[in-house]
Amino acid sequence: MTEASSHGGPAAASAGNLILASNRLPVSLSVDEQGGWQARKSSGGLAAALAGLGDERFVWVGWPGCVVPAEIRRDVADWMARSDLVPVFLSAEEEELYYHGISNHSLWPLLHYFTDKLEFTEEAWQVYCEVNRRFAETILSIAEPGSRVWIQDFHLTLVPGFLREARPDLEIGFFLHIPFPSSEIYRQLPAREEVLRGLLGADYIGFHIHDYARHFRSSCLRVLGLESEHDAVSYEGRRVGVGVHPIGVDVAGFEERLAEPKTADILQDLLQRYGNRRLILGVERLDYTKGVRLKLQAFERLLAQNPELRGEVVLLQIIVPSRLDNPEYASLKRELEEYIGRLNGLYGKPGYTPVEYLHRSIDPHQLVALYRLANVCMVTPIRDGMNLVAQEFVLCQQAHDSLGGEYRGILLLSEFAGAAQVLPRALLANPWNIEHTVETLRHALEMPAAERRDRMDSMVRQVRGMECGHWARLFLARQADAARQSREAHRQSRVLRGAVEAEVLERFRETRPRVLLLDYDGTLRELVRTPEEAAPTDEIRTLLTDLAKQPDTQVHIVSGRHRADLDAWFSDLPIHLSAEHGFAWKEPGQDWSEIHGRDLDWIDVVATMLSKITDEVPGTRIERKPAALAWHYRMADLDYGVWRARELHSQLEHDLAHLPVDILHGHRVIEVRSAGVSKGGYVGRVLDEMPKHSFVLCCGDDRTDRDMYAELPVDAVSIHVGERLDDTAFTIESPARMRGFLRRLADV
Ligand code: GDG
Repeated sequence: MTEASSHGGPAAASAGNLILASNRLPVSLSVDEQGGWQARKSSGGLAAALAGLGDERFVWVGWPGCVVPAEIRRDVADWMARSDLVPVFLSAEEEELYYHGISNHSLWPLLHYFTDKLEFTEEAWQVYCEVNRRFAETILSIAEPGSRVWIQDFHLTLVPGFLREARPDLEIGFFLHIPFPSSEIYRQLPAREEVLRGLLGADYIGFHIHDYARHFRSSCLRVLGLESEHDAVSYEGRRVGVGVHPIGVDVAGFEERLAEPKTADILQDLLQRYGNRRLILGVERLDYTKGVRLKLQAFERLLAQNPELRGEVVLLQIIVPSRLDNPEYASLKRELEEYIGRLNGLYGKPGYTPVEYLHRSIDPHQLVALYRLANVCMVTPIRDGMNLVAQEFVLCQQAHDSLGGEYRGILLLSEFAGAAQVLPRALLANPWNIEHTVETLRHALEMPAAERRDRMDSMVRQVRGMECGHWARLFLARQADAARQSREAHRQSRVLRGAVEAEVLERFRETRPRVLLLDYDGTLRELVRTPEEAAPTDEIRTLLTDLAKQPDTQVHIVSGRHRADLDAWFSDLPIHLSAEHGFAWKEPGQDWSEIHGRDLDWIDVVATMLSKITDEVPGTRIERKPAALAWHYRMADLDYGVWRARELHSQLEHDLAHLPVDILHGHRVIEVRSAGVSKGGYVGRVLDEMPKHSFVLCCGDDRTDRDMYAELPVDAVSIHVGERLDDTAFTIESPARMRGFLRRLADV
């Protein structure tokens, strides 16, 4: 057993302590057949970034990387605890389905735009959920009140949601290291909703570049119908921060290694080996996202078109072994090797191998020496979240050493790596455009020293400024800000929970008579795509019946719907109904009454205007009511619907100014109704009949419900679903939570 180095002090159990979770721990465990085990430190970019947190102590939760037999788990966990590591053990089946199945074969390809490689099974998804739940439970077992938790990457997308559910007091951040694709791609994921909801459990979600953040927000809109601002998504009454944090590299670590004598020795050997030949360097893990085949095609064409470069230019391609137990990766490796073999056969000659290929990991000193020596570092992935090789190369070019302290090389970078957005002075290429890549490669090889210096100076400044410790510190600071803002908004929104809810229940128990004024859609029942789909469930009907059975209690549904809907759904229940925004109403078991003497001549004019826009905007429809017309655009393309609805609203305001109508813009609906008819009028009449200091509860979710709130006495309890309005006492996150509260009311 070897020692794993500690990355902080002993596990801190104080408030505000930091817990980090990633799929892999920064140690790799191997277990032999006799049950003996060994741990090897594996220091990736993340470990280096976290080292940059300085004195900040943290506990790291993750998978040790192999199946650990039950008999030695205790020993392993005890040993790891000494280094503040907390293992999450996985069985062979879990490793297969959670890690290979969903992480590597669903999320990895889809988020990198490789939709044809997406594999998804329900069985694997269930295991992904279970393993994410186990990560969350492990975190919960060590979390203190107010602990900060930082979850890393696509393996753990559900963990924030599980944590939020169990412990709303935790400060939770999530960082995605790989791309987040356009919503058109993302929505192919069978578990698209669950993954978004899982992520939205966080207070703060970070991405490498703005494009990924933008795609995430548009997926929240397209998949979950959630509105957002550029830096936050509103979800269940919370504000989830969204930020852009391009990760950097361990600047000090690379610079130190570069200055070590061992590196200088390797550099001398390499200089002897390559002499005056120019070196194009490629370093990537074996993966289809990395674009190595396209790179080889470009290099082949360079040699084909420029015979003078044969013998002069070498492509040194390092491919770090990865996921080889998977046939797809094994076949990619074979394909690349065959390509290289053919290319070398075509252009090689004694003493010259055009493509030198290493399929192995290389020593860190060797790597920095190669970065220093290379004339071109060719980083041309098809998609890459960031790509650290590009940054490492830039950094290692700037040494003052036996090579004269001059830059020798330049970076050729794919537009499709996140790095392209932080290193715009690199030579950028679209790897699919082979001809242009070849031209860019020539430009790289022939670049005048002054241009190289100018570009590299600028890139070095950029890479130094993005140092990874700074990245980690800044992310955690923003996470703390987002959590603080979210808590503050939550406090101000006065969410109905715990002691406050108990107080309301107590008042209900003690006060008579009682009147409950309940909006329906979006308040008692979740909003759905078409109004017909929103029929009440048995749960809702039983709930309303049980509420109405309470002594001295009136239950009113106060809805904008057509009376026919309310009749069909509720006329057999012992409750009062108000339809069409207060235009019609009925008591239990009675007939409908309605407001008389209204001028309704405008209806035909408005119907013509609405049918024109309904023809123009697919998916929209008109709902006709006796004294109102509603134009619903919930089923239309969301952006287009919002745009056309705004236009329609101002057109109606203008064209109907002289008519006796009110125009209301509700939740994806524009409604034109007879002036002065509102839910408020109905509520006012009901309350006039009630004695002073009755218990009045009023619940809504929409702007049209504000007419009700305006009529309430000061001691009424008003609850709004969603974000707080100034005119209600409380908010609640969702119709489901509203039903939960009303059920407790029915059971007092
Ligand atoms: C994910 C995202 C994002 C590679 N071979 C050797 C070696 N390496 C080191 C490199 C570099 C790292 O591995 C590779 O980092 P990348 O960024 O290229 O890619 P992923 O591992 O796929 O990482 C990626 C990253 O997360 C960070 O957020 O940039 O887009 O896919 O540091 O130097 N190091 C040594 N020998 C090798 O053979 N010593």
